[in-house]
Amino acid sequence: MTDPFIISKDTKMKYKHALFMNPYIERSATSAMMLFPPTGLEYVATSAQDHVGKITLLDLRYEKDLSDVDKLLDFIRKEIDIVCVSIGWNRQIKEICDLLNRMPKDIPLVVGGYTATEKVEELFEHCPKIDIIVRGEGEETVREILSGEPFENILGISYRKNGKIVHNGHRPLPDIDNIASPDRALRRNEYRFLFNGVNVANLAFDTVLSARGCPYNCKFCTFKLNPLGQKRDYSARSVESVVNEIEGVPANMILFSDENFSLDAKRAEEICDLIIARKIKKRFIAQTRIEIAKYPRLLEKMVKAGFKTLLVGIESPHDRILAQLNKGFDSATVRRYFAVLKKYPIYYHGYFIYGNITETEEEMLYIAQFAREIGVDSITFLKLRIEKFSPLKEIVDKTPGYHIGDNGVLYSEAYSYADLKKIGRKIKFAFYTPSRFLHIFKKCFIDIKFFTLSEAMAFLAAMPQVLKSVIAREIQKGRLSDSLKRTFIHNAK
Ligand code: B12
Ligand code: SF4
Repeated sequence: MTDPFIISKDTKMKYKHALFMNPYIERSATSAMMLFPPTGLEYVATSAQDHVGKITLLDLRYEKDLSDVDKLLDFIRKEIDIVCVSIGWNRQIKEICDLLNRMPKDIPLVVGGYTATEKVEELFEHCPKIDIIVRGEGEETVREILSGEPFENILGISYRKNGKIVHNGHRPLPDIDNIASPDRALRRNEYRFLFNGVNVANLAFDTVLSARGCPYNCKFCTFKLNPLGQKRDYSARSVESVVNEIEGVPANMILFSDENFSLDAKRAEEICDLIIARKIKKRFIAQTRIEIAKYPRLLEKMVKAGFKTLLVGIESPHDRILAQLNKGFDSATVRRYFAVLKKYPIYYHGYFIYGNITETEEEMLYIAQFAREIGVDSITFLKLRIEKFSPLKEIVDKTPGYHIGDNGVLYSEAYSYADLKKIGRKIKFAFYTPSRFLHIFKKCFIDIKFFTLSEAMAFLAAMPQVLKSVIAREIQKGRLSDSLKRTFIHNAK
C-alpha cells in the first residue's frame, strides 16, 4: 500500500480535495445545537484554503443526503483524499467513532476540537482509523499537515508510529489578529431558528468570535488543565476587525462565541460604540458572567447596539456548591447583580449545574425557585460532568458513595443517573410553567423586541406545527400524559 502522506511530485498540492466535517447528526441534535455553525471547524477549513486543491465543508446536521453513512462514504471514496473531522462536544461520541471506523483506510483521517484534545488516548484506542489528532487551536497545524510536512516536525499533533502514540510538543499560539475569520462562502447551508425542528420565522444565525480564552478557573471547566491541551490567556481581536466581520455577515442574529464578552468592559463598550456609529442593525447574543452588572454604561450601550440576550453562567443557588465549583461569587452577589441586570431590556438565560457533590434533592429542586426569584427569563440545567482533568475528581475520591459515569456524569449511591434525570424533569416542570411560557413570549415579543412584527407573525403562524412536533416527540418518548399533567396540574411537585 502506498503511504497516503507522501507528496506526489507531479502536483503542487499534496491533496486535491479535503473534506472538513462536523459529524454531529441532525436526528439527535437539539434546537440549540442546530442554531449555530461549527465555528472551530470553519476557522480551520478557512485557514486551509490555500493549501489544498478544493475544500468541502459538511455540517452533517444539515445534510439530508450525506448524513446517510453509505452515501457519505460513497462521496468520500469518489471525491476526497483527506478527511478532517471536528469533535468539539462530549456527545454522540460512540456514533462518531462508529462513523470514523467506517472511513476508507487509504484516506488520511485527521480529527481536532475541544473533545478530541481532551480524549486523545481514548479516541486513538476506539477509532483505529484516526491517523492524527490535532490538539488545541488547529489553524496553523492543519496547514502543515496538508502541505505534507513530516509528522515529527508538526507541533501540536499526536499520531501513530509503529503501534505507539506519539505526542509532539505544543505549538506556540499565533497572534489572534493574524487568524482569518471564517469564510462563510464555504457553507452549504444556512443556520436558521428551528423550534423543535420546525423552521420558525426564517431567522438566520451566525457566530462571531471576538476573543479567545478566559482567566477564571471554574473547576468544571478544565481545558487549561489538560496537559495535551493548550489554552490561551484571554486574548482579544482588535475592535475594528470584529466590527468589520459583523458588517460582512448576512445573518441578522449574531452570537458572540467568546467565553465572556464583557471581560474587558472598556473594549466591549468600544465594540458597541462602533456598531452604533456604523448604524449596523443586527441583534446580538453574548455569553457573559454576572459581573457585567458592575458596568451600567456598558449595559446601556449594549442595549443601544442591539444586544438582546445574555447567556449567564450562574451554576448554583448554594454558596457551598459555588465555592466547591470555584465559581468566584456567592448567591447574595447573584441576587444583588440580577437586581441591577433586570432593569435593562435584555433577555437573560441562566446556566445551572445540578447533581453536585453532596447536593441534596431539595437543594437541586431549589434551582427553579431561585431562578424565578432572581428574575432570569429561562434556564438550562445540566448534571455535573466531571471532565478528565477536573480538580473536582479529588473531592469525589474523598466523598464516599460518589462515582463518575462513563459519560463523565457524577452520580452517587443516593442519586443514581436515573434519579438525577427524574430530578431534572422536576426542575424543568417547576420552572417552565404555563405562566413562564407567557412571560418568555411577552419578553421576547414586547419587552425586548427580539423579533420584528413580521417575524412575530411568522412565529404565530408556525405555532400549530410547533405544537404538533412537540406532541409527536412526547408521544414518541412515551411521556405525553405525564408532561401534560406536570405542566397543567401539578408542575411544582
Ligand atoms: C460558543 C460556545 C457555545 C455556543 C455554541 C456555539 C457553536 N458554534 O455551536 C452555545 C452558547 C450555543 C453553547 C451551548 C452549549 N455549550 Co458551549 N461553548 C462555547 C464556547 C465558549 C466556545 C466555542 C467556540 O466557538 N470556540 C472557538 C473555536 C475557534 O474554538 P474550538 O471550537 O475549540 O476550535 C479550535 C480547536 O478546537 C481546533 N479544532 C476544532 N475543530 C477542529 C477540526 C479539525 C479537523 C482540526 C484539525 C482542528 C479543529 O481548531 C479550532 C480553531 O482554533 C466553548 C468553550 C471553548 N472555549 O471552547 C463552550 C463549550 C464548547 N460548551 C460547552 C457546553 C457544556 C455547552 C452546553 C452543553 C451548555 C449548556 N449548559 O447548555 C451547551 C450545549 C448546547 C447543546 N444543545 O448541546 C462545553 C463543552 C464541554 C464538552 N466537552 O462537551 C464547552 C467546552 C465549555 C465548557 N468548558 O464547559 N456553547
Ligand atoms: S465557566 Fe466560564 S468563567 Fe468559568 S472558567 Fe469556564 S469560561 Fe471561564
